[in-house]
Amino acid sequence: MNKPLDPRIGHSVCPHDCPSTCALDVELTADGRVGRLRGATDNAYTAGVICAKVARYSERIEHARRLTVPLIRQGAKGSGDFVTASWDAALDLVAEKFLEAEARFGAESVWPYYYAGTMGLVQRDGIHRLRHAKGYSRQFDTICTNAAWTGYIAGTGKLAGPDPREMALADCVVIWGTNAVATQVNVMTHAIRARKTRGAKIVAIDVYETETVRQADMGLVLRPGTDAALACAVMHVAFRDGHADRAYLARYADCPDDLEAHLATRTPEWAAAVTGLSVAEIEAFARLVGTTPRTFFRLGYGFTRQRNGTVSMHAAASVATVLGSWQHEGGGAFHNNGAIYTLNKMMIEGTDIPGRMTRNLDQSKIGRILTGDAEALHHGPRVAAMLVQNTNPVSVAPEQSLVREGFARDDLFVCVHEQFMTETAAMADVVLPATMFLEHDDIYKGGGHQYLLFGGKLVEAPGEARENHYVHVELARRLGAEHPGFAMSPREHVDWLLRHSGFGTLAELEAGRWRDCQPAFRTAHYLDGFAYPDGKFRFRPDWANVKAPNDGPMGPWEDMPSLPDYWPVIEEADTAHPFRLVTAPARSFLNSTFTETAGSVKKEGRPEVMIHPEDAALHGIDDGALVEMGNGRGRVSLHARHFSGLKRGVVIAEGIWPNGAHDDGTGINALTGADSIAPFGGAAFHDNKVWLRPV
Ligand SMILES: Nc1nc2c(c(=O)[nH]1)N[C@H]1C(S)=C(S)[C@@H](COP(=O)(O)OP(=O)(O)OC[C@H]3O[C@@H](n4cnc5c(=O)[nH]c(N)nc54)[C@H](O)[C@@H]3O)O[C@H]1N2
Ligand SMILES: Nc1nc2c(c(=O)[nH]1)N[C@H]1C(S)=C(S)[C@@H](COP(=O)(O)OP(=O)(O)OC[C@H]3O[C@@H](n4cnc5c(=O)[nH]c(N)nc54)[C@H](O)[C@@H]3O)O[C@H]1N2
Ligand code: SF4
Ligand SMILES: [Mo]
Repeated sequence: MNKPLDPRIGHSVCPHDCPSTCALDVELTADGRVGRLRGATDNAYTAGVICAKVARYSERIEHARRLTVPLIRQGAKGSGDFVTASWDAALDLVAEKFLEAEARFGAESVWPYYYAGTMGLVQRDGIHRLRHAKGYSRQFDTICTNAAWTGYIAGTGKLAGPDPREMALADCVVIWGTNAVATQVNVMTHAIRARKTRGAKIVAIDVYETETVRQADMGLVLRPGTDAALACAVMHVAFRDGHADRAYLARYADCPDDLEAHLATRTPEWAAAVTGLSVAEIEAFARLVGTTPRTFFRLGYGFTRQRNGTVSMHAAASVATVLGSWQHEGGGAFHNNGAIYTLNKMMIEGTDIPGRMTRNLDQSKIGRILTGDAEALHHGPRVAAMLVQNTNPVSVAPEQSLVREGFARDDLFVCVHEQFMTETAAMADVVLPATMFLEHDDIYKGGGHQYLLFGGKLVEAPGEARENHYVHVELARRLGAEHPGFAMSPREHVDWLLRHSGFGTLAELEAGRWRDCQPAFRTAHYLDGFAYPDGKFRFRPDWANVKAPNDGPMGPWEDMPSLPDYWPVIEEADTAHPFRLVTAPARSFLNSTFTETAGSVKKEGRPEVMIHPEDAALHGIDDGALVEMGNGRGRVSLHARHFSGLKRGVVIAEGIWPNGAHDDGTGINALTGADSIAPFGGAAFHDNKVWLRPV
């Protein structure tokens, strides 16, 4: 039992889109307000640590610019000219417009658009119940996880791995393509524990010297999109030097001999030319992991946001198989634990509703969709009406110029339910004020750990802010959408979900705060076989069928290499675009969230692009100078910062700043593309060729 000893401490869970899903202790003041937030010390993964931006959450929850009343647009689209309205009037208008769109163009012309601004299962995913009950268009979620998950599953057959807490029991932790210090600080807690108690080595692999690279014992800074070459060379050395576990491979892998033959030419010299690393760096890394049985590969998302990202993820996971790392406590390759929670989400999502398999519109292609691209629309009706929750596409989606053009359409009706007047909300016809996580009930599951957690309502919402579930229920009533889930409260939903998933009841979860869902050691380490019928890890995946997309594989999937390899489909630099741009996360923002809080903005400063001093000299770009950066998709203006912790020809822009924070009002996603990463979609946010010039 974890009942609070101090009645002024409430229990909750961080709802943000972060693999750490921290268990929180929340200071509550006598007048019902929120004080400091801390990581729960008795949660084995959170272990008392949370990031700085959430620790000072009172700044966000009590923000003077929070939305507190419904608004209806009065002036032109995007003019910011709104009038306040009652909830009833605002919802009546939304329902009227949705019914009108349905009558004129069919139900699929309505597109509920959502994402993971909150990761709570009831508040985030309840929008699907409304969608399915009305036969609206579906959303194919591609913006974040597809490339990474598909690459991992291609090898293991399942999205699950060794207990993440075992990082603390490793002798080597390889933090690959994730800036953990910034994006999931708890990885560092466990890695540093291993260093302190076992003398473990920490390796970080990135495309610039991040804070994570700085804290590592070995930092490998390579060219963007070349990770598979590094992985291949490490496997080449493993076979060459006798570090490949041949007995393990014979039992647990599909075609180790084919792989070994294929890797014969993937030498460290070959990989050095591709990655920009030195042969010595590659050899040293290969020796370290090859001679350290307890090597924990912590594979992140960053290196998969490349057009060859799925192939790179699969190649990186393959290293753990060649070395047999999976067999050891503190060893193996971990990416995400999504598959350990077998949850029955029927009541939340309405997956029992017949006829729900409507067209599945690609989330990342929202710009193309709203501007009438026939292929992106699946040759169906145009999108005429939208409900947007938990996401800010005008800032975060690729091909921003198209996104903005789409949202500016006069014949598109948009309702945005938000906590702040985001750049998406500013383009809406109706804006509804939303609660924050401490003001509503929900259940959360950790991607980077193994807990299910309950976060209950602790404080009252300001003004008339209401939770997502309320909007689903009230719109359903007005639209004639029927499902038993609309008659239930969020707490009843959580209880139903738990009972029908074999995880007890809400009362039990609430009393214990969380439930540890970690599978047995043998299962998590795939000691009884990988999750394919023959129990073997796939070096040679059946790419077209790794996941079963109902629309079939996408991107240039037919050209994917059959065995782990460097696949040169990235946006290479050329004479007109001499740089490769990576749009990495900012430590004090979380996607577009926290760009509204003064503390975070102060820490981040201003939109900047980091460039190697020698490249800068060559292009006449002074440190701190205002520059223009562009490609065939658009251009942005921001300030240059000289930085030598990256390869020549690579530039880094941290953070999704509001478009309005840039001098010309255009944000970084004007430069990113929405074409699909093969074979299951995804946006290659870190794979852009650009030019740069002083202004
Ligand atoms: N502070 C903060 N935390 C966040 C977020 C945030 O924006 N800010 N976003 C949240 C979300 S939605 C997610 S999905 C997670 C994502 O968290 P991560 O798994 O960390 O993934 P990314 O943020 O995409 O990028 C991580 C790192 O990958 C590097 N990278 C880019 N291309 C390559 C490459 O080709 N090879 C290698 N080796 N590295 C490369 C980038 O430079 C960056 O440092 O973080 C979450 N947490
Ligand atoms: N250039 C570039 N672009 C990127 C990325 C990148 O690395 N580089 N990363 C991409 C990735 S990985 C992701 S996941 C996307 C994420 O992009 P978004 O989906 O926009 O992510 P967030 O900023 O986390 O959340 C969006 C909004 O949800 C709102 N919100 C939070 N909780 C609630 C709630 O309970 N109810 C309602 N109604 N609203 C709520 C917040 O106020 C916030 O404005 O961005 C992508 N865009
Ligand atoms: S580390 Fe991630 S989950 Fe933990 S408090 Fe920060 S944003 Fe939330
Ligand atoms: Mo994400």
